[in-house]
Amino acid sequence: MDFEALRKYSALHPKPAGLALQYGTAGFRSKAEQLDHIVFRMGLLAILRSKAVTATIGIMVTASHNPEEDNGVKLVDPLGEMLHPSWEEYATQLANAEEQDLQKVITEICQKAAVNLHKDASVFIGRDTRPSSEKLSQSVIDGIQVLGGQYHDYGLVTTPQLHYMVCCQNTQGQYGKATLEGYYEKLSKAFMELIKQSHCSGESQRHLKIDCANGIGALKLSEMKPYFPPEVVIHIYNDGTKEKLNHLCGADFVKVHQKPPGGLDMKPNERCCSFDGDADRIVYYYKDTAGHFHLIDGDKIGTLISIFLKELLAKVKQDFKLAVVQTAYANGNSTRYLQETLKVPVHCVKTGVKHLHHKAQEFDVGVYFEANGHGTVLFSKAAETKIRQLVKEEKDDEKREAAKMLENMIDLINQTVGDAVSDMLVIEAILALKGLTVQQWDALYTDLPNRLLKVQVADRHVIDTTDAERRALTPPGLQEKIDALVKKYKLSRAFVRPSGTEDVVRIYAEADTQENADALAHEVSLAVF
Ligand code: NG1
Ligand code: ZN
Repeated sequence: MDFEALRKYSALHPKPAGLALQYGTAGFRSKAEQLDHIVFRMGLLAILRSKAVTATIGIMVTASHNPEEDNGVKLVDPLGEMLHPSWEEYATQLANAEEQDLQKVITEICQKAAVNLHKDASVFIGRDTRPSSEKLSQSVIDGIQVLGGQYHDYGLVTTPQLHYMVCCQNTQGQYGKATLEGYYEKLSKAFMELIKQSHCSGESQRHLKIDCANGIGALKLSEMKPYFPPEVVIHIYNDGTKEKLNHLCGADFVKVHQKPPGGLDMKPNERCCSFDGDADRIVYYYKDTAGHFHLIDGDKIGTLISIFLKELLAKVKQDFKLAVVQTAYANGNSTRYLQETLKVPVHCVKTGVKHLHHKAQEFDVGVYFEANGHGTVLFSKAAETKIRQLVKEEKDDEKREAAKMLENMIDLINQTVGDAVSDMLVIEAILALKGLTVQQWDALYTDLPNRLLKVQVADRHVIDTTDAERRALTPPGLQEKIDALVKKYKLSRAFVRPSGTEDVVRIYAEADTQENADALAHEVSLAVF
């Protein structure tokens, strides 16, 4: 290691005195001006991680749905997964080390994680459209160059595109080509094959209005437009040319406020959707003829996909285990519908994609969605191999056709991480294949009225939780207060947890009416202080 270069370069990316940040559920997030030393050091860490696992590592500069002034950075592991939890701790140590201790901390990480500094390293970089992202990604490159290693800067890409590139690279092309064209070609081919099997194809055009949160999604969808078949017409709104990123629009805004985004004119019964700032989340919605807004969130997306997959799995007659993974934020009626009507096992895990992803890997087909619209489907290697074999060899027409649809689903879904573009195509294909309107999809079950609030407290980490974050262990007495409040309402449920991405405590409540859900959330928020 060239200590002199490390000293010289880290002095160019100084850590503000007293600043301590933590690698949370979505990496580091903060005001952009506080992040220069963090991204430089994450460039260093990406090299160490790459040497430790002898594979290409991804590094994405984004703060997803946070305001434009914020930014963030997260590392992507070899198969496109989130950074391994054991390394989150190293990330935090490296980020918070004082300048003079940097070398010592790096040496410690190398010892603990058995990093051989003589090995080669390779890193893929991506960034979102925030004004601060370009400069921050240059600082990432400085970090990479100090420790020495190859890198490829993809520039402006969605978060899931970077995850896809990393996975393609480390699987020697088995997952696809590690280029944007490769991504567009893979998705559009699978999509077209799928809708070919739809009875409605060719009959009419399908229109979809997309709110891109003034973010990267707009750019990438425009690039992908030439790859879309003529039956699908997408209309892009909030493309970033007029307004600020995530301002009064995007998937997070629509989900949290349960209202349409600004900048998108919505006619009754038109199918619309919103991406978030880095295009890894999607929610759908429409307005009925009476002018009422209907949100179709991640729970209902996961449910639609599960219905479709369950039918296909029944047709291929393999003993594949299908399961759905949710978090505590899943609407109670979605869980009931999945378990009682669809008869699919449901598992609840802690918030954060890594937890959902990890659990979903236990099944042949694991569907996971956060209520906020982040999710995907994972197919086990064995299930995938069997499905591809059935497509080639099965004599029974119905079985082979079902296997073919499953094969196209495997290719269309981005199995590395939730992906708004890929999820959107999956949903559009399913709606076309099943001949469902957005209203029919929405009518699968009725969401329980709910409210999500956030409050700022002196130290959010005084709240410790258990049971997939559904119960508070500390501070003492808090859970008892919540229990007493919940008892006052019908069909009610409430919980609190510290956010992993913002300096706030989140409160969730659901109940029989919106008034009651609002009142319960408010009362619980008072109990938190
Ligand atoms: P936090 O801030 O830990 O609640 C939020 C979302 C998560 C996840 C991460 C990463 C909610 C309630 N929480 O986490 O589901 O998506 O951001 O983006 O939506
Ligand atoms: Zn996001």
